[in-house]
Amino acid sequence: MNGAESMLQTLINNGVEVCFTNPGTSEMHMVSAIGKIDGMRSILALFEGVCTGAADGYGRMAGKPACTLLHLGPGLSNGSANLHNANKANSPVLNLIGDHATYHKKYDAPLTSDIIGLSQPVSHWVKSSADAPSLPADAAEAVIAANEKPGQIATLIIPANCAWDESGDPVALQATSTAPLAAEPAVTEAAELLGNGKPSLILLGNMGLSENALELVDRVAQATGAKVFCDTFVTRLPRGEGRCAVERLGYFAEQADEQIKGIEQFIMVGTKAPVAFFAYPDKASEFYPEGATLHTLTTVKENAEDALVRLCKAVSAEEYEPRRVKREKQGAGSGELNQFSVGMTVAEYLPVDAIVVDEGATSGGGSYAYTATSEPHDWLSLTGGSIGYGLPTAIGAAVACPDRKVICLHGDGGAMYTIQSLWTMARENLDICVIIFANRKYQILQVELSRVGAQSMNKKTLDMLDISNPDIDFMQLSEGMGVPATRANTIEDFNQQYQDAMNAMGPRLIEVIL
Ligand SMILES: Cc1ncc(C[n+]2csc(CCOP(=O)(O)OP(=O)(O)O)c2C)c(N)n1
Repeated sequence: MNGAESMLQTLINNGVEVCFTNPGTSEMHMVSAIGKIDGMRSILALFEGVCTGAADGYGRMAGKPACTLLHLGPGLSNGSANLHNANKANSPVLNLIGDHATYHKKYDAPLTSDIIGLSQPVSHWVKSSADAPSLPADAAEAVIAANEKPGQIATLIIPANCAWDESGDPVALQATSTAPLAAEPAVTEAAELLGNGKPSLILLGNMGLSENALELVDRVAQATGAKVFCDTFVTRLPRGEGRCAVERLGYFAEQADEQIKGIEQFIMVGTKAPVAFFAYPDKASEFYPEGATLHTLTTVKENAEDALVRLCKAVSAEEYEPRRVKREKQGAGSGELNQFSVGMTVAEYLPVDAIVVDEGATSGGGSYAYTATSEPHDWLSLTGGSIGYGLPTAIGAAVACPDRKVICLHGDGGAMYTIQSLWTMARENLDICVIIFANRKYQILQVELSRVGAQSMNKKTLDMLDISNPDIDFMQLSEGMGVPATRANTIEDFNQQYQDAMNAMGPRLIEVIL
């Protein structure tokens, strides 16, 4: 076996079975190995940001890494924005980056760059293989690194001669690590805080947002009177019928201030103390008041469910029944076509076990609100603030969960960052319904412009936040990439088109004209 083949077999042995790829010459032996050896599904994307965003979505839903196959430094750099988002989502991702042969690097050929330097800011683990015999062991180490709970980004750089030279046997299945348990004092202190009579808030993120964790927290809340919130932007939140509801912290400080008013103690489960997304002149960065007690029950990496079981016991919450959401039918939207009428319809016909990938930006809130009492579903959000994650992440979610409908809510501005995703959706016939909110502007930035206290609001300034002139025709873009599309000018159009999409399999796009 050559290095590429032994590496590939090692990945397959260790449960990696999907590769989101955009290869070049330096990856040809990997491409050839994937073709030759059974067990790795290859999915071509036409831009690396689609590969990395898809790996994020796959990791969030499968709970294990897919790999990306990217072309040297430029390929990695094209994918870096969505690796940033995946990093903030704590998703498991394994990047395979081709490089020049070791002996070729000294010539500084055109594609030579500092791949290690480019990898480090978006990776927890980086290694460049030294030779072909090392490659299988390096690959096994990379999978272990990517699987470290809740998930990490591992980047393995593969010089071309390491791929084509003769290598050793593939590595068999390795044990992956489990999340460490919280120390006992973290639990006893949390119980003491919850019992001291002061107003407390439990903030949940990451592993603190599993279905079980939500039930445990709900019991604790009933026993202690603590408020419960989750991070504004979550990796994956189980919602809808049968789940315990949790309110998310508001994006703007004014919203969060209102939610947090009077709270003196913050207990974090799987997340950090809450801070503002951006700094604003004369506004505090922290969402928690000065002098508040901040206590971490579990860090992002620790086992949240285990700690919550212990906390439940410590505050005698075990006797409480979790309060589960009941399905409420609110009817389809009517009247004006806007994010709220759309949200009502999205909620009304949301299929059981749907996955909602939300990059709806200023238009996503309506769907979030109305789906609170929909059929059970998972909600994925933009964890790292780098727009253009939604379409690729929908691909990854659909690949990880082929039996579940994926609904991708997207702003028109964000959609243009990784619009090539539509082609991959069509090629792989993925069961995704993309809803584009075509407001023809960067609406959130128009809001932010005044919030940061900017002085100029003239046409020249506003033109930088406006994406009309020319209006983008998403129907044509979509059809051009093989995804059937419709346009909704009224809520009646949308109601019909969305129902049709929910009743059909395969990719669809609905352009909602706002
Ligand atoms: C990679 C990246 N570039 C730029 C931005 C700045 N930005 C934040 S929101 C936004 C526009 C979003 O527009 P759209 O998706 O249409 O949603 P809307 O605000 O109109 O609801 C931009 C450009 C960003 N967050 N990430």
